[in-house]
Amino acid sequence: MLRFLTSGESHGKCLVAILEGMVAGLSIEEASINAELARRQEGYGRGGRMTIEKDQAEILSGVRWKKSIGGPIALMIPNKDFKINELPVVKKPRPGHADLVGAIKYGRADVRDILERASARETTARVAAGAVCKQFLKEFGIDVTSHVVCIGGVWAATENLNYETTKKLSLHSPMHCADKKAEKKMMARVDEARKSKDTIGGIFEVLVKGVPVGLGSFVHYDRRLSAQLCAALMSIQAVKGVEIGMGFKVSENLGKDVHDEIFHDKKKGFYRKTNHAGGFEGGVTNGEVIVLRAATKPYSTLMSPMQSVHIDTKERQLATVERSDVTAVPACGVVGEAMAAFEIAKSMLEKFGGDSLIETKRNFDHYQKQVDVF
Ligand code: EPS
Repeated sequence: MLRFLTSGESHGKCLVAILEGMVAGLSIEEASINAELARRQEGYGRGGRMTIEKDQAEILSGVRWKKSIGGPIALMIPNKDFKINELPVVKKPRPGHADLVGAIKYGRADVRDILERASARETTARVAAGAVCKQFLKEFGIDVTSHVVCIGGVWAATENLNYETTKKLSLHSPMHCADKKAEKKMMARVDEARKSKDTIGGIFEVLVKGVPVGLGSFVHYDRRLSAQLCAALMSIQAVKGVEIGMGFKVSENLGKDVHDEIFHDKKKGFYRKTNHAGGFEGGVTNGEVIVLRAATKPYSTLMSPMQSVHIDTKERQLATVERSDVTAVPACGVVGEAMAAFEIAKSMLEKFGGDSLIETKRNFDHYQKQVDVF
């Protein structure tokens, strides 16, 4: 089974990801991992930290002569801002952050012990592991992208754009947004939040193209790939809600306006003209583009801090102010890509098996032939 662990603190020595269960024979280069890490650092609204760091991964194990050898792949990203032992003690937990629950749960007298690990800096390691998964998916013609659809209530009009256009238009946008007009308004919204010493959240969409029919299963709750993907996105710091395809809107519409009619063509096989289901029926992939959406809350470090309580004296005091981001939704989208890539790679390996890329491809090709003649 494909799995990964991350380790590291926001201002610790480094972040580490260990990816276990990846096939042998996959091309893995630091440059392609670093390209993903650079994308995670982008986005209008980020704080000062992103000007300090230039995240670069070092492959520590599991790769020889630029190919995976089957063993665990360890990736290390050093923190330039390594100062964990010099930072001040934190006593006033931030509402919305893991600060207070973490201090109570782990019995820590210094909230810094909590916030250092709870920080979204950890997502650097997720993106590194996800970059390897993306590389694996590419071998099967599967591509993953993300874009921002909403910032603080400002919506992008991207419903009618196809996968390629969405990817192209959002790629070089400072907001990772495919709608130029909305992008300007989103940036203005970020500026307003910054000016009022506040923070702002939003919604990003993760799209996955080229996924075969039949990943995941309806036969048992924990085998539904749709549910696994939702859990993976929910695990990202600040994410409070996840939708697939039409999402919550399905509840407002009639069946005929929700379900995607089925067509068949000798060349294409079975296909749909709409994709309200977002690539899933019965928790199983149906071959259409997977559409996942996740909403983030406004980030919990406010420059104009909210009311809190000193954890020792129990006095009412304002929460601690740490350097942070006004928003990081574009970066969150890149993390969403990594998590989706990991879950889909895991599902591919579950279905097709194999210890080497050649073996997995052989199994995959056999299955594709079965699908083609159905
Ligand atoms: C982040 C690094 C952090 C924050 C942010 C994400 O850097 P620092 O804490 O040194 O400013 O910018 O983390 C949080 C929002 C958080 O709540 O901890 C990163 O690399 O993405």
